[in-house]
Amino acid sequence: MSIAINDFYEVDALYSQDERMIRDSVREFVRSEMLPHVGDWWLEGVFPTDLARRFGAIGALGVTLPEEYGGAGASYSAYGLICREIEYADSGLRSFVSVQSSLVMYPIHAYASDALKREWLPRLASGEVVGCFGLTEPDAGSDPGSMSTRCRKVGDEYVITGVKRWITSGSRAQVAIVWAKDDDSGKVLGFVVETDRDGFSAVEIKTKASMRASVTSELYLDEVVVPAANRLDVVGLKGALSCLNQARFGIAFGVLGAAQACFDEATAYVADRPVFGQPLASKQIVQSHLADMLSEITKGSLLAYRLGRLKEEGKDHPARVSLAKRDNVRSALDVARRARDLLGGNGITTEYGAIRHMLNLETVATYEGTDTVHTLVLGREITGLNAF
Ligand code: TGC
Ligand code: FAD
Repeated sequence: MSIAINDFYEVDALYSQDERMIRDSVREFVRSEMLPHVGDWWLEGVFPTDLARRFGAIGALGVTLPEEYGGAGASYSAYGLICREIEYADSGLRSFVSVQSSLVMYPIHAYASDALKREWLPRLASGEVVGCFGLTEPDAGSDPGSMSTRCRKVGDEYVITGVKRWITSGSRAQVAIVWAKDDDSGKVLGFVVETDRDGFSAVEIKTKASMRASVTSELYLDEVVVPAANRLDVVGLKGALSCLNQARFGIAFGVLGAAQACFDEATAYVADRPVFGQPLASKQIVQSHLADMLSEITKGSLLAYRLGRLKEEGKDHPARVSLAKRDNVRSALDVARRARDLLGGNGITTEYGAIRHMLNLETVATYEGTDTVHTLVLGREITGLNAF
C-alpha cells in the first residue's frame, strides 16, 4: 500500500465532492496563473490591479454567501480550502481574499441594511469593487478597545475622525469598514465608509519586508460624514471581533498552503542536490527535517478539517479558532524556516518560494491576533483569569 505524501492521512476524502471541486478549480487557477509570477510581484512590491476581478471570476470572493449576493452558498470548509490553495502561492494574495470575504463582505452581510447589501456585495464578489477593514491604529493593535478613532451623531449622519494603520488593500479600496468609538456612549461602532467621501485619504506603506505582494496602508479620516444608515447594526467591540473570527478561520487553513509549498519545494530540492557525493535527501538529518515538516502539515490539516466542521455546526467558539490560528501559523513558520535552511544559499533568493513564504508568515503570526494574544485567549479559557 502506498501513501500519498501530500495527503498523508487522507484528509481529502473527508471533504465533500463539491468542496473538492471548488478547491480543484482554484488550485488550477493559482498554479497556472499566479505561481509563475508571484515571486516577481513580491520582489517588485506590487499586487496587480487586475487580480481582484480575476479572483472574482473564479468565485474565490465571498464564497460562503448566498448566490443572491454573488456568493456560492458554499461551506466554510470550502472557503478554508480556497484560502489554502491561494496561500500555496503567497500569503499576501490570500490576505486580499481574507479581507474581502471575511472582513468586508461578512460584516456587510451580517450587520448592514438590505440596501447596503444589494449595493456592495455583488460588486465585492465580482472583484469590481475592493474593500478594506480599518480596526488597528498606530497605538492600538492587540488592544483594539483602546482605539482613538471617534464618531459622533449629528442629525441623520455620523462624523468620523481618526487614523487607522496597517490596513490591507487600504489604498485600493472603494469601500472601508471602519470601527470608531461613539462620543456619547463610549461604545465601538462600525460603519460602511465610501472612500471617495470628503476627508478620507489613504497612503500605502512601502517599507515592508514581508507581504510585499499585498497592499498595506494607513487610513486618515478627517471629519468624514456618513449617513446614519451606513452604521452597522452591532454595538461594542464584539462586532469587529466577530469578523476576526471569520478571517482567523481562513488563516488556519491558508497557512497550510504556504507550508505545503515549502515542503514540496524542499523535497524536490533535496532529491536532486548532491552533497558529499550523494543526494541531500539521503542524509539522516535531512530526512528528520522532512519527517517533522510532514507531521506539522498533517496535524494542521486535521485540525483545520475539524475546525471547519465545528464551524458549520455553529461551534466555532473564538478560543477554538485561536488555537487553530496560533498552532497552524507556528507549524507553517517552522516548515518554512526548515525549507529555507535545506535550500542553503538558494534558499535566500526569491527564485525559490521558501524565504518569501517565511517572511510573509512573520506577518501572519502578527496580524489577526499575535501569537501572544492567542496564547492569552487560550490561557483565559483554561483558567478563567484574564492575563492581558
Ligand atoms: P473582550 O472583553 O475579550 O471581548 C469584547 C467582546 O467581544 C466578544 N469577543 C468576540 N466575539 C467574536 N469573536 C471573537 N473572536 C471574540 N473575542 C471576544 C466578547 O465575548 C465580548 O462580548 P460582550 O458581549 O461581552 O461585549 O475584549 P478585550 O478588549 O479584552 O480584547 C480581547 C482580545 C485581546 C482577545 C481582542 O481584542 C483581540 O483579539 N485582539 C487582537 C486584535 C486583532 O486581532 N486585530 C486584527 C486586526 S484585522 C487584521 O489583522 C487583518 S489582517 C489581514 C488578513 O486577515 O489577511
Ligand atoms: P502590538 O499590539 O503593539 O504588539 C507588540 C507586541 O506586544 C507583540 O509581540 C504582542 O504579542 C505583544 N503583546 C500585546 N499585548 C500583550 C500582552 N497583554 N502581554 C504580553 N505581550 C503582549 N489591521 C486591521 O485592522 N486591518 C487590516 O487589514 C490589517 N492588515 C494588516 C496587514 C499587515 C501586513 C500587518 C503587519 C498588520 C495588519 N493589521 C491589520 C494590523 C494587525 O492586526 C496588528 O499589527 C496586530 O493586531 C498587532 O498589533 P500591533 O502591530 O499594534 O502590535
